[in-house]
Amino acid sequence: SPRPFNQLPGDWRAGWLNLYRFWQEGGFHNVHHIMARKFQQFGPIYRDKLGVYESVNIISPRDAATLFQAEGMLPERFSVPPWVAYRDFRNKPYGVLLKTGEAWRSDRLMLNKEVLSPQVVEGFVPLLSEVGEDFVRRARAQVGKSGRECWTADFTHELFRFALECECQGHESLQDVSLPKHPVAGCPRWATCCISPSFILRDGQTSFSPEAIGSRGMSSLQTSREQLSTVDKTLFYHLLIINWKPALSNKGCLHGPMMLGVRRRPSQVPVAMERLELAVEGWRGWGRGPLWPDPLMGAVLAAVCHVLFGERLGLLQDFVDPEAQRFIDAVTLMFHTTSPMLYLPPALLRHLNAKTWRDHVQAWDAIFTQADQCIQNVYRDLRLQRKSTKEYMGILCNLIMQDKLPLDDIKASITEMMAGGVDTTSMTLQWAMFELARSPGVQEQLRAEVLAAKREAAGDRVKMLKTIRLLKAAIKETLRLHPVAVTLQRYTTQEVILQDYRIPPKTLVQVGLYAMGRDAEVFPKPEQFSPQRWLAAGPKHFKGLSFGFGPRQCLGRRIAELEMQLFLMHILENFKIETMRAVEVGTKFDLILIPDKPIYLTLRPL
Ligand code: HEM
Ligand code: 2DC
Repeated sequence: SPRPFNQLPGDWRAGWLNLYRFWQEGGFHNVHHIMARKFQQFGPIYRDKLGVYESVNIISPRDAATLFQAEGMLPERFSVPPWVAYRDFRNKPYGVLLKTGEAWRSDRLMLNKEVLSPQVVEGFVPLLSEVGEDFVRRARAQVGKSGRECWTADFTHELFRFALECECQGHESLQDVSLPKHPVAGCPRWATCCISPSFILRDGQTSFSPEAIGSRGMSSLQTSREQLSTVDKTLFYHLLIINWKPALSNKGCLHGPMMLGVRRRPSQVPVAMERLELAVEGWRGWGRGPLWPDPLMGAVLAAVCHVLFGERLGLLQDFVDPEAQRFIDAVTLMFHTTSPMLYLPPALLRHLNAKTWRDHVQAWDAIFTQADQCIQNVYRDLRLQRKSTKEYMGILCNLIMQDKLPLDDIKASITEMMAGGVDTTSMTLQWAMFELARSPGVQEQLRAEVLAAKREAAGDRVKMLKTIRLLKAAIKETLRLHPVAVTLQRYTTQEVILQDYRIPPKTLVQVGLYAMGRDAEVFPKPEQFSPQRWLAAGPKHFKGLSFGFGPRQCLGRRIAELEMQLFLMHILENFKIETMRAVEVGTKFDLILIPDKPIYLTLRPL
């Protein structure tokens, strides 16, 4: 007969001690590695406890099947404590993400009709495709400006894995400075530079060269990511490139002395220049500035907004609109500040006056304010009958007009979808392009498939989507190696038997998605990026779980899939995707799993 719950392997007795150890070994960014290690140590099932949260962890698709098949009508997952705490603190309604029980189910069923059902989803294709086309157009413009045959976020220095991207946004102020034309971009408007990782500007100092600073020793000046985020960003817009003699190294990277000047707006004169402490490991980290992956985040935000609101936000012009950029930054900050508080109870969090909590609140505030503005705009247009009822009007409009959900609930879920649609798809796209850049053979196969589909369907995207099997497999394969969610979780509602252990009702069971994707027993040669494995014969039962399973699976799944398929289709039709060097990029847990360093990609027109 099955073994009792108490005999499960694992260190689950000392929750707070575990949390302390976890924190000590930098666990907040390594949840996925720690889990993979525990599966090695304890086998395919183990019990764990962090803080007050106990869980049973499983890795095999068979166990996942058992878990999900017993999940019932109202499945519940681990509800992220800081997200709950924020809503309770600000008295905001929950959307489907955090609702439970019947309240969740009725909202979810209404939303499914407008967001997931096959009939509606087909209508998203032109909207999402348009964003992809714009992205291509924009990338081509960047290629033109570069004066080279491609668009890259390169400029990385061999020694420094992180580059500082310094953008000169103050176009007008550029005019009254004698600025040589940007040596690479050939355009003073798009001045992009890379400077050595650390330097300090002292008050009164107006220019410097990175070498001079280099001789003072780089590492001693490095500051932490947290410190950097407090630096007044506006100051950086006044860092001007005044001289740069780049030299192309044999690897195609740019090196060369660069002189930077600093101009201060009169109003900012008193700001102490000491505050300009930069270190590359962190300054704007990555994911900011006009380069990758921000255009990607801008594009996916534009895409999700297009289907939610039926409108384009002017996001994909020359650079990402500051409003949109603020939203994007807020979502990234929200995720980033969630992980350190993940295993603390909500009640405790609200009484915590820690910086992380304050930042978290600020991030959600920005998300809600921005989403509310988008919602209000649509609502106003609808009242003023400015919306034409002919074309597809967007998910929000349809939900409002159906009048079956209270407006507050609609707003809550729309806000979640807006926030849920930025980092998730942009990171996955980034990983997908990275994998394709590293496997040119696979990339060629995909391109051949896409081009053939295009010819056959005479450019009809809906038809094309029905034939691009390998591209769909490539996205699955990307999510196998690079899942967004480190685990899937469910609270059991009845006793289930996993690996011959009795798991009682109300237990939090987690499927280690990251660990499963890299387990050689589940996926032979797991390190190989091979979309073909999804098309080969053989059982795929409960192996492709990247969007979760069942009635509680990802609400944005179809939007995300379509968006990524269309985006990659457009990219493959137009560009060759390359990456400069064979850099190993690891994975970091920042609530969702993300690359641990910037990924430099080159788009080269075919
Ligand atoms: C839930 C993954 C994109 C909105 C989830 C879950 C996963 C997931 C694993 C939990 C499912 C479960 O517990 O079974 C992903 C991945 C994405 C993605 C891999 C893209 C690559 C999106 C997008 C949106 C979105 C674009 C919004 C349009 C949501 C919402 C939930 C959810 C609202 C909660 C649903 C509920 O509790 O009823 N997602 N997601 N996601 N996702 Fe996504
Ligand atoms: C994080 O231990 C690690 O799709 C925890 O679009 C368990 C856990 C619970 C819920 C997961 C979360 C993890 C990762 C991020 C997920 C979330 C459910 C939905 C959310 C997977 C694995 C995500 C990114 C949503 C987010 C929408 C939000 C911004 C409004």
